[in-house]
Amino acid sequence: MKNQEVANFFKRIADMLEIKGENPFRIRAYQKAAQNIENLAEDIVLIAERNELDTLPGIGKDLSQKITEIITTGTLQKYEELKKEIPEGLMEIITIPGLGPRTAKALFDELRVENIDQLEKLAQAHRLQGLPGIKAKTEENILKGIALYRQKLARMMLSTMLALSREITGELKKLKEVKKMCVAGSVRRYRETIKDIDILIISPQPEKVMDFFAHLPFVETVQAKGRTKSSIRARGGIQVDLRVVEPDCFGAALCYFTGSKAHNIRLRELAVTKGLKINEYGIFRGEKKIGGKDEQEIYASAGLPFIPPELREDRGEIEAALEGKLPHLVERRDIRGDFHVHSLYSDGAATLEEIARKAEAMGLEWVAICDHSQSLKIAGGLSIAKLEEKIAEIKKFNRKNKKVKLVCGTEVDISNDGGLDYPDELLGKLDVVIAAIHSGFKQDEKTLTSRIIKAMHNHRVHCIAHPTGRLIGERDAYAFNLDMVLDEAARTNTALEINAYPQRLDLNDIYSRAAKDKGVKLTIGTDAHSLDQMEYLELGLSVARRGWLGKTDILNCLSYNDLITVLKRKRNELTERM
Ligand code: DGT
Ligand code: CA
Repeated sequence: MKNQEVANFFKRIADMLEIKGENPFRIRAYQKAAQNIENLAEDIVLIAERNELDTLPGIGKDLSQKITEIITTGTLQKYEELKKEIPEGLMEIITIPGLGPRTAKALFDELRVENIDQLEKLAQAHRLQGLPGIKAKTEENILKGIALYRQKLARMMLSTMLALSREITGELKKLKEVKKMCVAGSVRRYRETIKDIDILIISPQPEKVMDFFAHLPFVETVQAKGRTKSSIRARGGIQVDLRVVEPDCFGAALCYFTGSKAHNIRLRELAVTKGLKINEYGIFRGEKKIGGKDEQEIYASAGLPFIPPELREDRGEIEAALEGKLPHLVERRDIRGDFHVHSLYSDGAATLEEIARKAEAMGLEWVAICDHSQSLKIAGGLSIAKLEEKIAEIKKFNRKNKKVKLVCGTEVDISNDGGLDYPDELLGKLDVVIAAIHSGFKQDEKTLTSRIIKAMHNHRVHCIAHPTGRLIGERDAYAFNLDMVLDEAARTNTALEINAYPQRLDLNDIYSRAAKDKGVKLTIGTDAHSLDQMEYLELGLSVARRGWLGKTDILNCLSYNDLITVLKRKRNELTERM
C-alpha cells in the first residue's frame, strides 16, 4: 500500500510551505489531502490505475497529477525543489512538541538555527528571548519539548492508556467533591494509539480536586497546577491533563476535548451555517449562550443526531449523520462469543474448563478454542493425535455443559505455498478453522496475496486470523493486496478477523470498514493466551465500532446454534460452487 507514503509527501510539503510562510489555504489543502489519503481503505495505486484520483475528496487536478508522479517516479519534483530550499534540520525541529513551522522559520531567519543541538544551546543560553513571539516561558517550553523529543515519547498503545485512565478515574471517583467525570480525547474515541489522557470533571471545589490529583501515587511530575487545569506526568512519562469545567458547559467541553480536531472543525462549520457558534464553553447565538450542558445539545444545534465518539474522525460521519444514515454500531451486549482463544493444549495458560468459566463470567455463550497447528512448534502447535484428543474432550465438555459451549477450532498455519498445516480430512472434523500466516513476512506482494487467497479457497477455512500481520510500533503489515483479498473473501464467504490482541488490532478500523463495505463478515478474536487476556474483547469491539460495524457484520453476535449452522453452511456452499 502506497497510501501512507503518498500522504507523507503531502504532509512534508505542507510543513515546508508553512516554514516558507506561504498561502495558508494551499497549506491546508495539502494537509487535508494527506489526511484523506491516510483514511482511504483502497490502495491509491489502484485508484490511479482507474484514472479516478480526482474523484477523491480534496484531490483536484493538480494533486492527482502529483499523486501519479509519486506513484510512477517514487518522488515529487515539487518536494525535491522545496527540500533544496529548507535545511534538513529545520524539518526535524518542527517535530519538537510545541514548536511549529512558524517559530522554526523565525529561528532560522533571525539566528540561522538549523538543527536541534543548536537550538538547545541557544535556549540554554537564553539567546532566543526577544525574537518575535518568544518569551522566557517559550524558551523554557522549547527546552522541555527537546527533552521530550529526545525521550522519543512514542504514542502509547490503547490498552496501556485505557488501563491507566481507569486507574486514575478510579482514584478520583473516591473524592466526594467530584460530581461528574468523563475521559475525553483519543481515549474516548478508542484510537489505536494515544498521546495523552484528557479528563474532564464537574466539581464545586476545583482546588480540592487539583490538590488530590497532583498527589496521586502514580504522579511522577506535576507540570502545571492551576485552579481549573492541571497537567501531570504519570509513570512512563505519560501526560495526563485534568480540567474542571462548569456544569452548564460540560457537554460543550466534552465534545471539544473528545475531538477529533478534524471532526470538531466540521461540526463548528455546520453550526455557523445555522447562525451559531460552538466552542468549548457552549453554543452561542451572537453573544448569548443558548446551550452546552450535554453533547446531545451540541449536535442538535448543528442539526445532527448524537455521533458516537468512535466515529468522530471526519471519515464521513458528518455526512452520514446529515442524511440520517449513521450506522447502528455493535454493542458489548450484542457479543455472544470469542472467536480465538488458546488453551493449555498449545501455548495458552488455561484449561478448557477455566476458559469456559471465564467466558460465563463475562456473559458469553460460547468460546472458539483455536490452538496453533503442528508446525508452529515454538507455540506448542498440536500434533494430529493431540488435536484428535482435543476434539474428543470438547465433545464431552459440550455434552455436559449447557451454559457455555466450546467451539472446537484451530489457528492453522498457512504454509509458504498457501497449503494448510493439517490434512483436509482433519480440518473437516473441526467446528471452526481460522487460518493464519506466521512465516515468510518478507515475501513479495504476489506471493503473500496468493497464499492467503489459496487458503480461502479451501472450503474448510472459515476465517483468516490477523490478516495484515502488523504489530503496532514494531512491524508494518506485510506486502499483500488487500483489495484482492477482500474480493475473494466476499466471493468465498470467508470471514476476516479483528484480532483484539493489544499490539495487533488487526484488521484495523479502516480495513474492517472496507471489508464490511464489500460484504465480508468479521470476527472478533482476543487471541487470549491467559484468562485475563479474554478481556481484550473490549479492544476488538472498539475497532469494530470505529470500523462502522453493526451486529449483523460480526459473527460473534450469533447464538451458538446459529453460529454452528453458519459455519457448516459456508462449507457446503463453497463445495457446491467450486
Ligand atoms: P492524542 O494525540 O492521542 O492525544 O489525540 P487527541 O485527540 O486526544 O488530541 P489532544 O489530546 O491533542 O486534544 C484533545 C482534543 O482537544 C482533540 O481531539 C480536539 C481538541 N483540540 C485540541 N487542540 C485543538 C485545536 O487546536 N483546535 C480544535 N478545534 N480542537 C482541538
Ligand atoms: Ca489526548
